[in-house]
Amino acid sequence: MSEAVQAPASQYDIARIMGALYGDGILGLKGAFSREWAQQLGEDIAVLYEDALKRPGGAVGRGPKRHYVEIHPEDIRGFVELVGHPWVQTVCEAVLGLDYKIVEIGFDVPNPGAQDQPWHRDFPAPEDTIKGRRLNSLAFNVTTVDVEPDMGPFEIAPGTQWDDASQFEHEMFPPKSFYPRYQERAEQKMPKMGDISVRSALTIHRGTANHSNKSRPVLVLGVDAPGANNHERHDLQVTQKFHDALPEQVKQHLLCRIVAELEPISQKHSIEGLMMGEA
Ligand SMILES: O=C(O)CCC(=O)C(=O)O
Repeated sequence: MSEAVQAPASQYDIARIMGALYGDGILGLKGAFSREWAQQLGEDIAVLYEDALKRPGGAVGRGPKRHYVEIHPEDIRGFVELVGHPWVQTVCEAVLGLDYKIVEIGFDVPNPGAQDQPWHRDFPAPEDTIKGRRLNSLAFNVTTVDVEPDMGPFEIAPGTQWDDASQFEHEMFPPKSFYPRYQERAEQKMPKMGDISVRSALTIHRGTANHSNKSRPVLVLGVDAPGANNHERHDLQVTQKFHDALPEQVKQHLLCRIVAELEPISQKHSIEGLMMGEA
């Protein structure tokens, strides 16, 4: 099979996608979904968050008043629309190749009172990136609320996915003396309901302090190129019934277990350096 990306060039510009992810390390698409779709996602996440908080180990702390929860694809009503969105497919094919695999779905909730996180990567850069100079994974983010400046926006330092991490703690946390480099470049993202973005999880970023009285739940979809092995940090599961009903195109891109009954996810992707005490 040809490795060429088949996406119609007229719809999304492959060179722009590649340029953005290899350049800034982040790219957004405004209005990818309707506001109603984003609102429904927010409703599903609210239920899942409440459940996860009750279950030991259901939500991992990512700093004070901040959690990450890994979920099952069938827990959200819009899963097929999300992963079947032509922009999502085009970005994945362009950057990760035709055999890309969805390995993670979850959400972050920075609540009122959440503080500035340390600047970080979500995991250490792999050999493929350090030596091979290529990106082998992507993280999509979908906000469920209109983000305002006081809600602790996500902040990113464009271009830093290529930074040498030999002086970082755990290859993820740069020393404070490096912060001026990130602060100089920092961009705060203020997406609206229906917008989607994609970034390399290696582009140095942080959640900022939420001074408002609203939480800012955001969905995370993790996608790998073959061999990236991020699935080892996650546990994507679907039931046979859900799997049977998926479009072929979605089935072929899911790296998951097919289970008789969904099992509670034991969270493997805690980021020690982000705990900063109680969540
Ligand atoms: O606040 C966000 O949107 C992202 C938070 C984050 O980077 C993390 O918890 O790893």
